[in-house]
Amino acid sequence: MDTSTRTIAALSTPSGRGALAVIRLTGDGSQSIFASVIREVGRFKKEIARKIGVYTVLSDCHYSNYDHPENDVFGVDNTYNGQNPAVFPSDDPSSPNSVDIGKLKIIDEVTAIKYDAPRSFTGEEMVEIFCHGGIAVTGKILDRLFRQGARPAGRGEFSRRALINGKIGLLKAESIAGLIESQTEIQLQSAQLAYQGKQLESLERLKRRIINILSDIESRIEFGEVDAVAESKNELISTNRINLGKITAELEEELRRNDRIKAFDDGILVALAGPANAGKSSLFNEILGYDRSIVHDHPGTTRDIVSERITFEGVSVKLFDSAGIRDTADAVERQGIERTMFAVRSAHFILWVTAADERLDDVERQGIFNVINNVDSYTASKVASTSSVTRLPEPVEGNIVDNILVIINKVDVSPSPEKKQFCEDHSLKYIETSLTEKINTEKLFDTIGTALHAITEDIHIPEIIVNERHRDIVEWVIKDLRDSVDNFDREEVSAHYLKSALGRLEEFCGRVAGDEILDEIFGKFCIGK
Ligand SMILES: Nc1nc2c(ncn2[C@@H]2O[C@H](COP(=O)(O)OP(=O)(O)OP(=O)(O)O)[C@@H](O)[C@H]2O)c(=O)[nH]1
Ligand SMILES: [Mg+2]
Repeated sequence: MDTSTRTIAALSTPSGRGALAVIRLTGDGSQSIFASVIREVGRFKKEIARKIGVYTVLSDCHYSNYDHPENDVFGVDNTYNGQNPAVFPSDDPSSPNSVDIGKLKIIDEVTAIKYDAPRSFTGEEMVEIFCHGGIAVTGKILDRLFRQGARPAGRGEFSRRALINGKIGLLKAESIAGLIESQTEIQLQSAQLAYQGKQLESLERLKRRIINILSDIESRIEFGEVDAVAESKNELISTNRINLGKITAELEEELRRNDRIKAFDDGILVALAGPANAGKSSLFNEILGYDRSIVHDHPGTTRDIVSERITFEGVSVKLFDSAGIRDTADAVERQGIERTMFAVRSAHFILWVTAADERLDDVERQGIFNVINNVDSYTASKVASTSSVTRLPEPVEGNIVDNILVIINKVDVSPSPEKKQFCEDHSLKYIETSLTEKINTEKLFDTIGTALHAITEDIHIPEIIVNERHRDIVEWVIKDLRDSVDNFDREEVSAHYLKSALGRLEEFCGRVAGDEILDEIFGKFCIGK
């Protein structure tokens, strides 16, 4: 990547239609380049930094200082590789730089803020332009800036310059990328922890703990073995072993937490399941607020899995409607039921819809038991190579099963003491509703919302691992710590592995990041960031 301070420009908001868009210019000469495309040159020149002003971007180059570098009002050399960009024209009509700007076409009326180095996001001279959104307008303005000497910014180049100029640390830069890319509140929470500096604090604490152990080992190397202190030496070795073991266990827990939250990348997966004709599709449509699935009194209407991503009371959810579970000779419907079972196994939460006017048969009974067990075995499998923390719960008496909500629907037609009793006997949360008569529907929505919030709160966000880069480094650190413990009787070797772990943690924070590493990290950012 070109690491010069040449002015770069890019659209910092998403490309496409929008009320507003932001274009950023950074680098030496960005103010003079912006001035060369607007009408109100004099005003912009006099405007104080960080104050917003309204300007008119014109369609043509209305001056250039190629022939008059002495007119550079900033008094700096704005030449880049022998090429000279535009600088402020003179306000004086007799100046060689003055033009009849009344004849030029207007591209857009914009507001803009200028920043003087080093008081800007990148630490460089900058201009932020707020123009009207839309591909044509932003494209034209950018084109004007490029023709006046700016070059298109590469991925993450603004953040990279901020990093190089000491405005932000690598973890902060990554957390900004994380904030922008977050699609669910779990991802957002994770990025926020890093953004607020919690990640860095945890890493610093971790480093201090390793340094303590290292300095202990190193002092033993230096002073050699003295018989008189052999006993206390053994004690120290065992304390160090215990402490390194604790650190390793904590880092392994971080990996598990990272595994778990990855299972929520699409949001909380909620499946509507239950017998045919119970009202699953009716509820699906009710939640979405429009008729997405076909609702019909013919049992077996839904065959394919229908899914939609929604935000339910602020929680990101992927909601599935599915085929009703029942014994059927219809081959197509049977395929649908297989798909339902798959969706149920993958889901984090099941809305089991059942009709009050139908008996509770064995197929349904078994279906509910399968849900309780399958869901947890799925969750467990996500907690890779798990420890004792994993549980494969049975519906224990008195212990409310919280991965399923039974919705006893159609209570307008008949009550259902049998199904109520079944839920109570198996500690299942249930609610009686009529979707057509709107009985208890509000309470149903509240109950679903509470359950989703409870799932979100139950998820432990990793403090250190936010992205794959971090995960990779943590795996290597764990390996180093293990190797260090395995070599406790050879102090130099043991110390070597601890130093290696510390080096990796420095790399984690970006303190020893070379160009190649930065290229890789910022290459994942988007343009304009
Ligand atoms: N009386 C009454 N009818 C309802 C209620 N909820 C849904 N229905 C009706 O029950 C029938 C089946 O509803 P659906 O939503 O298609 O049921 P489903 O569970 O998706 O059915 P399948 O896709 O066949 O498994 C439709 O005629 C609905 O209008 C209710 O609360 N009371
Ligand atoms: Mg249906």
